[in-house]
Amino acid sequence: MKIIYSEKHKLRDAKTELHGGELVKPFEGPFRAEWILEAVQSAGFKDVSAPADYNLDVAMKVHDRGYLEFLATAWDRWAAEGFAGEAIPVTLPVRRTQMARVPRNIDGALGYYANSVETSISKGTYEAVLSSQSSALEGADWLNKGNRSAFALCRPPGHHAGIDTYGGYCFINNAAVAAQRLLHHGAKRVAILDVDFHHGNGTQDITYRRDDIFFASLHGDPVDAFPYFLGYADETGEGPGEGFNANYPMPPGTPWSIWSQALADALVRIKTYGAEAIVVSLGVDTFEKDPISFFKLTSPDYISMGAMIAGSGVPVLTLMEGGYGVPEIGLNVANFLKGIESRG
Ligand code: Q9C
Ligand code: ZN
Repeated sequence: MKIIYSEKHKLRDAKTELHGGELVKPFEGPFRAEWILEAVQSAGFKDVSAPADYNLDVAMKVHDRGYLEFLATAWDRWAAEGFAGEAIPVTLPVRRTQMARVPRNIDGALGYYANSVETSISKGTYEAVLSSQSSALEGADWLNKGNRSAFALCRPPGHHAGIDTYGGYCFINNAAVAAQRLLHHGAKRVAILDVDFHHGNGTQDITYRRDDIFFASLHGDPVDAFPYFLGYADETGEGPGEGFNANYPMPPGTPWSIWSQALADALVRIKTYGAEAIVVSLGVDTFEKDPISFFKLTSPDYISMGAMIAGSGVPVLTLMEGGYGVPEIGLNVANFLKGIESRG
């Protein structure tokens, strides 16, 4: 399997995350991609290459232009204010507030575009974000050439980035960008299958009113888990997108035996839809030892997961999303890829 990895992910190295009322070392750091790359190579996946530098043409089709301009300039604008810390907003547009006007002040703009405020914007973040979307696009183009699988080791992740919002460690929605690229090169229908522990609220935001992307997400029930405000089972799509959104919220302690039934159902839906490619948002934060999540998957379960998805017979582009804290994140990703190859 082709593995796509950019060293430039290291430029996303924020010093702070707002967690439990403290500014802590972020859960999402460069060590994650390093552990994953190491484990994937040790497992025998040796075809590793860096992506070409892609521009924002595809991202422009799934994100708001003003939002992308904000991402490109946010750190420099913040630094110009002379603040000591990294960029975190303090004022958010909520119920009955003005949504149409973007504040000129950077502090206001951060609040306008944030969907969650744990995620600091730091020097170098934007360059890493561009490299992450380049990896996703390179993977999509690998499938566009007729190949049946690829793994883009994207970092930072993307599935919490909405049309015009960042948060949950995500800035550009790599899965949506990849799906858009697959559609542009001839696919009529693409599925995004989000198996990260957290609901893919950003991906759902982008795909909710569309009939050319089916979105399925398996995740911690939003009554209990981040991102809290989206991910319920009754969110089924809107307008032309009605019927093309499937959420599988699950409770604390969910093991593979239950989780895998939701996956089986999602795969039936994706096959029935007629997807010509599946973009997998792979988070391994469903692991039993993940520090911020509450499912109980074990390392061998990721082999089964990959095999079930590959068993659909549809080409699979896997993109890295979450998975934190423990070295097993590498093994779990490698196991998933082994599962994909077992049937692919
Ligand atoms: N401070 C992804 O897995 N907050 N994002 C959790 C810990 C945000 C997860 C609470 C979690 C974001 C891509
Ligand atoms: Zn996650």
